[in-house]
Amino acid sequence: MSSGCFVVLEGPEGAGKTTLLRGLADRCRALGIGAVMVREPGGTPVAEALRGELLNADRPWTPAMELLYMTTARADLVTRVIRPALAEGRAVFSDRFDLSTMAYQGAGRGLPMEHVRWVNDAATGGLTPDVTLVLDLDPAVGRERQHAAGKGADRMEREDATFHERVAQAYLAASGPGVHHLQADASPEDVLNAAWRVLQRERPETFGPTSE
Ligand code: Z5A
Repeated sequence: MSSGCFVVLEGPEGAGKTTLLRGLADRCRALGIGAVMVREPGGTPVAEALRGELLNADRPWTPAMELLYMTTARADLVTRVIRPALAEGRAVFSDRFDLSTMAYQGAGRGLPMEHVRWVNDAATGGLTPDVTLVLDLDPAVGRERQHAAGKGADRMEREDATFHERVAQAYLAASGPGVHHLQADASPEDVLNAAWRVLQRERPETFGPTSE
């Protein structure tokens, strides 16, 4: 049995991660690829409950509490959903993962990166994505998209523009094994096709050979 493939979608708010996740789910279904879709924070009963608290604009979270609860939710999701699905040879797609914690709690909140990395490592047991697709978009454009869709009122989304600019800069600077940047100001279909080409190049045994 193959060892599965762990794909993470990242980027600032409104970049199109949820839209891309849906497109990838449809394509996997059409091609008969066994795929599991999750979102962070969330994806288990405990993590969804934590998500409700974390995004509740009435709660007075400190940065350290935010870091610990985001990664507590991640620990539950990794143990109960992601690792079992990968062990079954499935492709797992996650809307956000560890890079979000670096971007929001590290760059955004200003927590020391070594603390962010250590806590994340403890939560994941060292699990890292095989492929990370970072959707690059001007945060102002992302916010406009969200407002147009009637979103933008949760606790993180209410942070000021300088916070979201620090987050966006952290995403733009992201690099490393398996990290790919996609232009998110293209049409949803073009973003999906670009993402699929990356997946085929990185994991032809899971997503089929590229036609390039
Ligand atoms: N967070 C954290 O701080 N630390 C962590 O470790 C983790 C998370 C894991 C989760 O909120 C919050 O938690 C998030 C970071 C924090 N907060 N912020 N800000 P969420 O899951 O509710 O929100 P989000 O991740 O930011 O997702 P979103 O707002 O749903 O945006 P999206 O998924 O990237 O975009 P979308 O829903 O696919 O699209 C937004 C709109 O744009 C929608 O109307 C689409 O139809 C439209 N769209 C999508 N693609 C396109 C293109 N290509 N062109 C034009 N319009 C498009």
